[in-house]
Amino acid sequence: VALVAAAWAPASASAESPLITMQARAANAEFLAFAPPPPGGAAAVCLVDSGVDLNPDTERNVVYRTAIDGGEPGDVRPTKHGTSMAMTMGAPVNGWGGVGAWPHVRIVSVRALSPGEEGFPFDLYERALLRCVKASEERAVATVNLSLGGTGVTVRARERLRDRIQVARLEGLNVVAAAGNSGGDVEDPAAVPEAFAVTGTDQGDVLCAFSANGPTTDIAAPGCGLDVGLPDGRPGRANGTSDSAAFVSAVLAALRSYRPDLGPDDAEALLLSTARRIEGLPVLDVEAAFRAAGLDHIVEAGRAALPGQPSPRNDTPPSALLKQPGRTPVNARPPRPRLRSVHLRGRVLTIRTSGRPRDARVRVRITYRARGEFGRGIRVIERRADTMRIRLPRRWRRIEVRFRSPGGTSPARILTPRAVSRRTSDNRRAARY
Ligand SMILES: [Ca+2]
Repeated sequence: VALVAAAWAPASASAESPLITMQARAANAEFLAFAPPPPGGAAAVCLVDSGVDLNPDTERNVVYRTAIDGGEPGDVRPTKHGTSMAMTMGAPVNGWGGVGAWPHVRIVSVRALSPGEEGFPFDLYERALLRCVKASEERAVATVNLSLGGTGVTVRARERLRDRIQVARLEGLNVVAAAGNSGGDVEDPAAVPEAFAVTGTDQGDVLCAFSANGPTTDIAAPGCGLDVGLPDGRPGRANGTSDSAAFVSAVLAALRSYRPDLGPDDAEALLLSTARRIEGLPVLDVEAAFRAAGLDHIVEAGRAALPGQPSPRNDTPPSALLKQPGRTPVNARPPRPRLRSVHLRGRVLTIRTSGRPRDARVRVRITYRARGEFGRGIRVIERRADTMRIRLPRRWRRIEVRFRSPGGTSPARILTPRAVSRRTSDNRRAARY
């Protein structure tokens, strides 16, 4: 207790790693640790790891902890790997430990490692992925972070893993995986094409000596010489693609919290299209991604709050914090669809929408009960049409209707079986009169 109380005392110069970390500088992300909270709340990263211990740099971020083996949710690994990942993602500026990529990030911790084990058996982290999808039903989860890797996964197991990652993506989750620290080829699960594979670079954008890299690498992020807080609160340095992946997970959660209309594909595409290309390798540039997403005001507000910066109120007119008039975000969010009519006949559903922007498609996503381990299936249909006729699966539970344009996805209209039957009978009545 005394230690924690002391840690919460006002910061002394040596109590915390540099407030502007090496990784923030290298990823052009200095503003992010000081950005204002997102208006609609911060999304979570589902951290599949060795568990997370609560300490001054994690306790405010962790919203839920669970363990696949049903035991204690704390960090069972002596090196405190999961706790360290949580700190790399979200450690707040509090005079203790380190400063994370984005201190607003929420963390759902799924412990997939059992006490005394060194490795993550494949079936355990496969189940953990499912746990993350389940957690996303109750909480805003943007990203799954898999800072783990290995080789020798069987072909069959790999196919199953691909399936699981695809389902997570269809559920709206990015799945970020560390490329590996062997210096060789990208390991599994990062080698699965559907995972967002992150390798590590230093502050000069040069690949860290240990970083695995290959054709399945998606992006590079800071991975060696990182300024972090050690699990006991002392400032330290970290090396490893685990931290690179955790950093990218926090950035994706941030981007999707300030722009909740972005799906996993949109968010990854933004990171890739704005990355610096160093000898063919895309290197993360967070500020460029935020600006391309129309989030200049978040960048400016974060910069204005950087330590040692003059307060914007004193010498910058407040209007500087707002978006420039006449400038529209690259990814303008399409309006929410209007449902003109909904009609169910047998199992054929007819939906008529209005207000569709010219370049937008109507995206209908149907969730239904299904046999098998997951207990549910998902169907997505996308068409450039105002009227859609769809044959529904037998035990459907929920339908989401959105507009999707090249820039982004609108908020959804939700239809439950009850809403459909009500609207269908309303339409019938309307037709009669
Ligand atoms: Ca801290």
